[in-house]
Amino acid sequence: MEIKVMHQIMEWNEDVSDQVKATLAQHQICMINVMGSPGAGKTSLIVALIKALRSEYRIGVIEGDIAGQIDAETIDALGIPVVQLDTDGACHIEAESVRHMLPMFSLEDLDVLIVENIGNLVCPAEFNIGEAFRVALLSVPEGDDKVHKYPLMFATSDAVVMHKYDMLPYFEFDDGRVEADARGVNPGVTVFRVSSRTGEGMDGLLAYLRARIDAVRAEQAGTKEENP
Ligand SMILES: Nc1nc2c(ncn2[C@@H]2O[C@H](COP(=O)(O)OP(=O)(O)O)[C@@H](O)[C@H]2O)c(=O)[nH]1
Ligand SMILES: [Mg+2]
Ligand SMILES: [Zn+2]
Repeated sequence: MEIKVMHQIMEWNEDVSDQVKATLAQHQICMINVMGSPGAGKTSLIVALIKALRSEYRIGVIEGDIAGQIDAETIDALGIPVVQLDTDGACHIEAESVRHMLPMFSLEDLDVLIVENIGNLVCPAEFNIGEAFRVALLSVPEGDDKVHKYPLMFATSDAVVMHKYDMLPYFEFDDGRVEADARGVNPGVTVFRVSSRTGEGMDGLLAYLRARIDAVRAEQAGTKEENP
């Protein structure tokens, strides 16, 4: 199928993320912002989540990329609605772009919208895009000092996934340090150890996501009743 492509609009405005939130709430859609370095395994994790959750939730995906659309093609091949955001070189996604992309989905047919942000541990963390919550990936081969070096990403995320956990025996990666650093900048954070390759740790992450998604959608339903 031909993949729809949207070009990034750079016009940061906090109101816009609230508008996106309101549109998603109207349709009871929980949007999850997935962030991490290039190669951390964002696409692989999203594919694993889709396979595990697609029988329970109607899922759509926004794929952010600086160029190309191979990740969007991967999602499209699963038969999941996907819109590609081509940022034309920009290193993060902005709410204005998401606002323009929402009408490209059939919103009444979605429960969950997963956003694969641009691979970057720095500025994606600075931009609210209207998400309900954030998941930050840090893969084992990247090194255990990354929370210390890029604190904002981990301070602003609801969950941290130590990804490619199957690689632990091959790297000097102190997962206890990563967890302690993450809690140091973000006491309420939930930390997972996951391998998309082997499935290790996936059950815990799935249980967390189900609970969060259900809570967000229940709250959206409640708000809708108050202001119909
Ligand atoms: N060992 C291992 N490799 C993984 C895992 N998840 C992804 N990869 C590999 O990491 C590379 C980058 O994955 P990708 O999902 O494209 O990362 P993205 O750039 O963050 O979207 C690919 O070669 C994947 O096969 C994992 O859990 N374990
Ligand atoms: Mg990717
Ligand atoms: Zn940026």
